Amino acid sequence: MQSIFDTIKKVAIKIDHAIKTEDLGYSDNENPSGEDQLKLDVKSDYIIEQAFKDISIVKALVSEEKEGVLELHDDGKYTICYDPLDGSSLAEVNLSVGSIFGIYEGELKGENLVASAYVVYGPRIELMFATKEGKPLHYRANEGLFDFIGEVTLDEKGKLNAPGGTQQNWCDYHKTFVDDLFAEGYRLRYSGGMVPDLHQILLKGGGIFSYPGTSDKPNGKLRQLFEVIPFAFMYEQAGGQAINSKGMRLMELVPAHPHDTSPCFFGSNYEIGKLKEAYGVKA
Ligand code: AHM
Ligand code: MG
Repeated sequence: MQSIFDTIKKVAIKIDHAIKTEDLGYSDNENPSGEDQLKLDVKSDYIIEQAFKDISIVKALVSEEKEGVLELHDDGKYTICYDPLDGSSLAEVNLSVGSIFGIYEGELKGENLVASAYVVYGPRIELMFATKEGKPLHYRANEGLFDFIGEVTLDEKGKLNAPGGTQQNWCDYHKTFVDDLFAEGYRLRYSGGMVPDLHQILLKGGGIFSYPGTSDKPNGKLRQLFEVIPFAFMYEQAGGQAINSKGMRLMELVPAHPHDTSPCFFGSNYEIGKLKEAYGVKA
């Protein structure tokens, strides 16, 4: 696992350099979710693939930007499912973006995730890494190396509300839930990049990030293997919760296809409790 973690640190520095120096335009291709790929999506994917291809414990790679599974080492133990540059369209307007990594052992499903990591490319490069052994570990880049900042724990209740999805397409009870939080004094914090948005909630003690099922996207937008399950693990390890709209732990998801999505809610305990009430699911 250490070699995977060290490789993530190396790719973080390279991708950050690409964001700062390369063409921000679109490529001529679409990803498997039907979204136009930016040249930076393709480049970040390439950087990650090149970096992991010589790491013998990596059995296979699955990328949000590629169809199918890239087999690497038959004797490898782990499959890494990753979103090379999440929120990449925000780079053009100079907002923060991120990379997300889920490290799975065995079949690709929530309960087989053994570690997760994400990188935030913002004014500085930050990295969060979580294993089953304890709280997420927070690092910050300093001249190409990473300093350990500390362990991250969510408070029981936070102050931030990050409601994703197109509001026009929310169902009534979701709208009521979001409005009720604002009426309780919660503040809106939403950039449109799940990595910086979820990172902010984690580091500021708590709150809730939601990306519900909507009338145009009943299964939400965010992809289970690359986005939803890695962050669900991070939030649970930090002492919070992560569930779908039926109240099921996102860590219990079993994707039928690598690019399947799920409605998702990540937060501290109080806000997830409120969500369960609003959605009429068991606490
Ligand atoms: P991407 O992987 O194509 O960048 O999409 C994921 C991003 C998330 O970071 C963010 O939460 C979400 O898309 C926002 O999407 P939208 O603005 O379409 O609601
Ligand atoms: Mg993404």
